[in-house]
Amino acid sequence: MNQSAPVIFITGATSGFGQAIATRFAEAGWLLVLTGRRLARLQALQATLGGESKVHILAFDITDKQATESAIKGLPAPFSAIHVLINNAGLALGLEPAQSTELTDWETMVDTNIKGLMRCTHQFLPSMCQRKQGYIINIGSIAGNWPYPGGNVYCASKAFVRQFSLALRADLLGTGVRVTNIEPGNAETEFSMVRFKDDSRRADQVYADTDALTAQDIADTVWWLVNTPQHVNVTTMEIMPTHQATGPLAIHRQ
Ligand code: NDP
Ligand code: 8X3
Repeated sequence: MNQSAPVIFITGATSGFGQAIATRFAEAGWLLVLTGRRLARLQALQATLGGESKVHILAFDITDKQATESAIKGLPAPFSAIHVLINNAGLALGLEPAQSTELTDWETMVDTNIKGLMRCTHQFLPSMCQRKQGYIINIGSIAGNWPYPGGNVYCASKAFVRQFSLALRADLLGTGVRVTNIEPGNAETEFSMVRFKDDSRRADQVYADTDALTAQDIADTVWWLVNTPQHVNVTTMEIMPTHQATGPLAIHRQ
């Protein structure tokens, strides 16, 4: 076991961006802490990416405050000193206009995308500051910059992630801890299956006849960011597929 290998902690590693980031860093010899609710997927990843000595898995629901805190507090050596935190776990639920949504869907997005991310960050900040070293990469979204119909609370949750990232930079000035908000656009993962609650027809339509971003694109971006020199801090990074752009403002005519 390589005791000196750096450690990356990835929330939401059981699919999509998180899984691709885990694979990218495992290939480079990093130690991994991987989280998510689906234990079987975490176990499969652990087996594929190097076994228990290289990959520590934590199955918990990030909306559960106590489960999150106790999972992170119990990290054993050599996984306890985290060099990079990837706040990735998140989801959108629904694409209905605000007036037609389920309140519980809104609450789940807030509990996951905002509170889950906030709690993980809060728990790692003191040790990162004490060691004067660490890198927090938040996975925001273009939805935090560009509101769209049906985006409602998802857009708002990602606006939180953006502004929280910027405010963290202000507080962490002088500590050596870096923060970046990556803001991806349309990317083909399990995201749309989750958003449309396993309606594969609607999910497939999101990616039909496009050349969407891939999870690998985001993993390569994270790898590049982490390997920039310590004196460089990329504050925000908005990435769309070439086939995506912003649209005009809407006008309703009588
Ligand atoms: P996926 O659905 O493929 O992955 C989401 C991950 O989040 C899964 O590993 C899931 O794990 C985890 N997760 C969700 N809810 C919880 C929870 N309550 N507790 C613990 N883990 C949870 O989607 P993506 O990879 O696309 O999404 C990753 C991030 O990227 C999200 O924050 C998303 O908002 C953001 N994003 C996605 C874009 C896209 O178009 N795909 C574009 C811009 C941003 P499990 O189910 O095992 O708990
Ligand atoms: C996911 C991208 O455009 O579906 O954050 O909101 S989008």
